[in-house]
Amino acid sequence: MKSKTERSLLEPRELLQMYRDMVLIREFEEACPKLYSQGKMGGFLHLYSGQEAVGVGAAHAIHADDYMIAAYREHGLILAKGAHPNEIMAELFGKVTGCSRGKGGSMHMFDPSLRFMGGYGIVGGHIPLAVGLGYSILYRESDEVVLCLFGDGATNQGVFHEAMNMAALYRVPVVFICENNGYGIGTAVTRASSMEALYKKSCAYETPGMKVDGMDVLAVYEAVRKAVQRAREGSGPTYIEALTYRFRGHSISDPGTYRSEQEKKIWRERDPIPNFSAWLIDQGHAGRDEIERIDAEQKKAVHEAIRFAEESPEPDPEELWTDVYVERQ
Ligand SMILES: Cc1ncc(C[n+]2csc(CCOP(=O)(O)OP(=O)(O)O)c2C)c(N)n1
Ligand SMILES: [Mg+2]
Repeated sequence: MKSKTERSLLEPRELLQMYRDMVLIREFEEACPKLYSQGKMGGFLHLYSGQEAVGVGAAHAIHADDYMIAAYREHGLILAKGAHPNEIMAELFGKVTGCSRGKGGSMHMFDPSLRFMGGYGIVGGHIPLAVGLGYSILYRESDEVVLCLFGDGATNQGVFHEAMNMAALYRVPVVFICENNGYGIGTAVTRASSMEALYKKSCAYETPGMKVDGMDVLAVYEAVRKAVQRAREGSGPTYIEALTYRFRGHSISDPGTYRSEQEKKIWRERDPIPNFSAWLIDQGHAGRDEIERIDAEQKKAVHEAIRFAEESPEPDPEELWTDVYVERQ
């Protein structure tokens, strides 16, 4: 937790934008199960509800031309990076107006114009891609950075360790963010990882590792901001473990019975959204009416996204043959 003094360094406008972004993600994600059960979406669906403070805190700590790359629980992350909810909902509906033209779906959101580089279904598979992006930044002598987000389960994969080694060796400007939500599908961290303190896993690569409260948007923002600054200065990667919780099952087909009601209740009380709105009001950054106005606006934006997705056309069958291979330019 940051002290109140450090927290107040952010302008009220930015604080309210953080709140707005978290509410949009929650409204968006919570609209999905019903639409999925109505058959409007196909394939997998992994929701981000509960983890909003991580994505939003991190996204606010970078610039528009910095990169973000993620696993399959990424609707919230691409929204935090600035995607329009219409395009994200249309992608879930498999419509041509989606960010991946309806061919990616839930796990493969992509928008290079936003520097959101996916959306990957192989656990840990995108971590080396983040190192590649970081290497390209060094090669171009640019001062951009990469945020690479993955789950706790990914830190048990060999590829995580190979990537961390190369990242440290080449001092790439990458901030690795582990969203530790306590589980990889139904397996608790303690049953899958030899160490519970996942933030220590980078010590073998002499990369600074730290943990942060992933239910506190400002704590995440502050940790990522410092790591980004370090990366831009050429001091190399940082690894952050954000402790968080997913309020829903692993995917839409998971009732999540392996978690006790007591555990869920404890984390529900730590919900990043009402806790942040209470803090905003308490600090005089917003009135209750303003919070309610934002909540209503974001609900409306999600309704509009659903309407847009419903009314958008399916991709043409010919589209099956496009984007299969990329021609060398
Ligand atoms: C290489 C690989 N192994 C197994 C799977 C199956 N699988 C899909 S999600 C998942 C759990 C990953 O958990 P975590 O990294 O903690 O992410 P979370 O779902 O909690 O966000 C597994 C094992 C996969 N997709 N890829
Ligand atoms: Mg997990």
